[in-house]
Formats: sequence, C-alpha cells, structure tokens
Amino acid sequence: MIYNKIYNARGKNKIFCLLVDPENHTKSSLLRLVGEAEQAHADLILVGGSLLSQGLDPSIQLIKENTGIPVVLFPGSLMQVSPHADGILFLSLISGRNPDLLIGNHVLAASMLKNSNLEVIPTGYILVGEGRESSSVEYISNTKPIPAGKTDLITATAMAGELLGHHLIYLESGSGAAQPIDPQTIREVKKHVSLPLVVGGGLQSPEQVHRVCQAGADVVVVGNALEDDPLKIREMTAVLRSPLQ
Ligand code: 1GP
Repeated sequence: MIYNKIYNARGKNKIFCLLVDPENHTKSSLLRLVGEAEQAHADLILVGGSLLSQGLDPSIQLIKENTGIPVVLFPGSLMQVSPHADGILFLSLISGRNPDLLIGNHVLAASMLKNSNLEVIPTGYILVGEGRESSSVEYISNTKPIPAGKTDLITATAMAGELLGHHLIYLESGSGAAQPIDPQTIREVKKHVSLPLVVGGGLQSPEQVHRVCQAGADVVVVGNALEDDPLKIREMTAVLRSPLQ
C-alpha cells in the first residue's frame, strides 16, 4: 500500500516524488526521465497537470513498462483518472472556497473510483501564494491561495484538513513557483498536524529540497526542475538519504 509506505516512513525516511506532466514530454524525454528516476531510487511518480486532456493512459503505461516505481495520479481535473495507475491523490482544495473542488468533483468521481483498483488517498491540498503572479493552479481552480505570510491561516487550514479526515496534507506553492514553501511555515504546520506532510512547487535545487525536509516535509514533489535537467534527480534524492536527515 502506497499510503502505508508514506505513513510508516515518517520521522525515518523522506519520500521523493517525481511529478510528470505528460503534456511536457515526448516519448523519449519521458523514458529518459523515468530511467533517471529509477537510477535515483525515487519513491513515487505523480502524474498530472493543469491542461492535460489526452495522452494520460499511454504515458502511464509507458512509465509502468519501464519502472517498478508506483504511479500515483495527481489530477488537475476530473478527466485525469486512469485505471493504469496504482493510486490517486483524492484532492480537496481546502485553501479555496470553490465547492466543486471541495466536494462536487468528488461526488462525480466516487463511483468510478470505488469500481477501480486505484488506491485512493484523501489529501487536503493547500495552495500558498506569494501575492504576485498567479500560478496555473490558482487560475484553473478559480480560488485564491492563502498568502505566504499568513502562517496562522495556513496552519489552521492544515489542522482542519486533519480533523476532516484527510490522510495527507499537501502544501503547494504552485508549479514553477519562484519560491518554495517557507521552511518556517512547514515547521509551524508540522508542530500542529501529525499527518504526513507533502511539500511541492518551486523546488529547484538539492539545497532547497534539503531545507524543506529539515523543516519537516515528509514527502517532496519536484516537477519542473527535473524536466529541465533530469540528472538533477540523483542529487535531490541523495540529500534525502544523507545522514543529515
Ligand atoms: C506542482 O508541487 C508540484 O503541483 C511541483 O512543482 O513543477 O515547481 O516542481 P514544480
């Protein structure tokens, strides 16, 4: 079970997730990235994107044929469900007030998910913004992120997510964000929430990955930086496995 692995790793090992947006890949670039993920012993491959509408099934099949790393859907919309994956982050955008992303889409997807073999992982998804340029997820979801400086609101939202029964809390600064989530915010959320904490968005360097892990992230998600430079995954996973952790 994917969630058990994440849950049991808390306090011991960090979980590294490669995020793949099939829209940004050719077959050969995807194969190269998956090969690097395999070499670097990445723990999970998340698949999803803001605009993805086709090519999901073949991309997941290609990934599955070339690695044993579990594939988890990170759906940007209801269209992004595939029976070929191993699991799905069942995201509730709890930083926002868009009812479709809090319950509406979940009702529409429930029957399909119950009839699938996907491991469903309920996830409280918290979008944190810098108050400058909108991220894709902010625009597409039609929600406002919680301002990065409002640590108390971010923490209260994470606590509410835990009390509502989510299994993961995901602090997201948006794909390609100029700044990842502030380590101080991660520390504060970690103090008040016992669920595994996922952190993603704007992680470009192994040093940044190291900082968010030291602050308390249990799971890190990296997409953009590895599309540009797949080799970087080795350095990023190496800092997670170093004794400094
Ligand atoms: C976005 O958290 C993920 O949803 C990853 O973001 O592409 O910036 O690594 P990046």
